[in-house]
Amino acid sequence: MFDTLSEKFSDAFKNLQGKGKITEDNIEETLKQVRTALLEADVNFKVVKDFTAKVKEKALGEKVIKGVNPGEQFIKIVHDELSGMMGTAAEEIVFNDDKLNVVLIVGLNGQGKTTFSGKLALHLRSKKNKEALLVPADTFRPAAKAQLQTLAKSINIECFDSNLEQHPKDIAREAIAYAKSTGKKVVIIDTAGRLHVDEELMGQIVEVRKSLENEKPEVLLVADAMTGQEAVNVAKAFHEAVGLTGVVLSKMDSDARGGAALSIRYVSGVPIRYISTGEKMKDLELFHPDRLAGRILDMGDVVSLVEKAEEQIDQKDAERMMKNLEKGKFTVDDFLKQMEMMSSLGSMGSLLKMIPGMGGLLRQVGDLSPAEAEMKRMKVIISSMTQEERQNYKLVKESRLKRIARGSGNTDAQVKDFLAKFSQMEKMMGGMMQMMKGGGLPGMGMPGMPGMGGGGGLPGFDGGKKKKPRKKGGAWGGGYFGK
Ligand SMILES: Nc1nc2c(ncn2[C@@H]2O[C@H](COP(=O)(O)OP(=O)(O)O)[C@@H](O)[C@H]2O)c(=O)[nH]1
Ligand SMILES: [Mg+2]
Repeated sequence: MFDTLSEKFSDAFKNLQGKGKITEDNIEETLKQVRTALLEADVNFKVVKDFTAKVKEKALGEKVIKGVNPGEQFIKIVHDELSGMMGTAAEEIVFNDDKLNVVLIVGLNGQGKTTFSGKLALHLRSKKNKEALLVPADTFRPAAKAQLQTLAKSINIECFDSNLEQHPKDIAREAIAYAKSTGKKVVIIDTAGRLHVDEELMGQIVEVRKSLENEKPEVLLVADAMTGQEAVNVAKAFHEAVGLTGVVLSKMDSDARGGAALSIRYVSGVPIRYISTGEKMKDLELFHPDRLAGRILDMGDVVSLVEKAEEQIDQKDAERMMKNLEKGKFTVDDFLKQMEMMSSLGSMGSLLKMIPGMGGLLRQVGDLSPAEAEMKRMKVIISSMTQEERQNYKLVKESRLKRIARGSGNTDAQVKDFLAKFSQMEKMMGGMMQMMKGGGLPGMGMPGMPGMGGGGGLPGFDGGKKKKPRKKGGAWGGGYFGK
């Protein structure tokens, strides 16, 4: 997400380093670079124009605050403007508890409508305690019904057995009656798409929308973020035809530029409600403009990271591990758990970007896949170890080592290497426990330890603020995982 833009912005801001004061002259170059960066990110040109004008005006009007350097002040202004351009606070659908809520999902083909329908149903159940009925109403492509049924089954949500011979508006009517009779709170209608905005598609959607007048439906457009300005045009067209209540940007995981996210609200006036960040059913996030602005500017998004950690990490596992650590014990099993916790949060890259300032570091390091591959190798090695060995890795000598190597498809040297690294880690953990006894519960720069000790600590980091971050120890940088 937003990788290119982050990089360009970070270059642009370098111009302001060491400047005592913001003047028209010294921000000229920076503004020019900001403008180019936004245009290259495929942000709508009018949005770019308005944006840079506002930033300039604010920057020149700003009083110099003591103790804050002009560069930081400028970044803050850009942050606030970026955030404002994308919308206000997170705007999720508001549901009415007293009636059946109807959500109509519209958009072109292949944008992620069906996938999002499933994600929304799951989100509503797990976060809002509301049971939804999924309704296949794509009468253009019969296979779409089977796709939604399969999705629904995988998350154990009921899927309406639509009769695809009918007009979608009739399908919708029957599904609504059925949902009411079975006490559902929400109906999610997944409609057909086309390759481009065409008359037949629009005609159909308009009819469905009209037939739902009494239900006051939520009308969500799902648009592929990777299509950039095309997504913005599609949003405008749909909004004019059916009156959208919100936009869902899909495939944000694959969109490095961010043009759609940055312009769609400003150009169409329709708020972005959710972002879809992967193919799995849980890959759905609320749209938080301020947090995304933070991510773009490498200010990180620690709030999202902590939320993620709280959601995904089994508190009991974390506490058990904490107890072990307090006793000065760190086993191979604990380490495996940590790695698993960490992968449940996402890829290393996606996590790092949420930590302030790490985005830039990430760009220097470049590819993290060797580190991820190394983690995979470690997991395989551990899975070939017996329980006894995992509790006490020192048992692993010649014959056991050979057995583990064979069992995990590694060489003896690779297993030895793992044990050596683990031994190093064990020592580090011991040292850290000493430090922690001295004060608070820092995140300690270890992967896979987010939220330990009650979910309070920042994932693997905030300890670094007080105690300079370990140069080599931080598993990210090149300590035990990196090469
Ligand atoms: N990477 C990624 N792929 C997605 C996302 N949402 C949907 N997809 C994929 O995009 C393709 C089209 O999705 P689908 O829901 O069938 O689109 P529809 O035609 O609009 O209903 C499928 O292969 C999905 O797995 C997303 O957020 N990220
Ligand atoms: Mg579909």
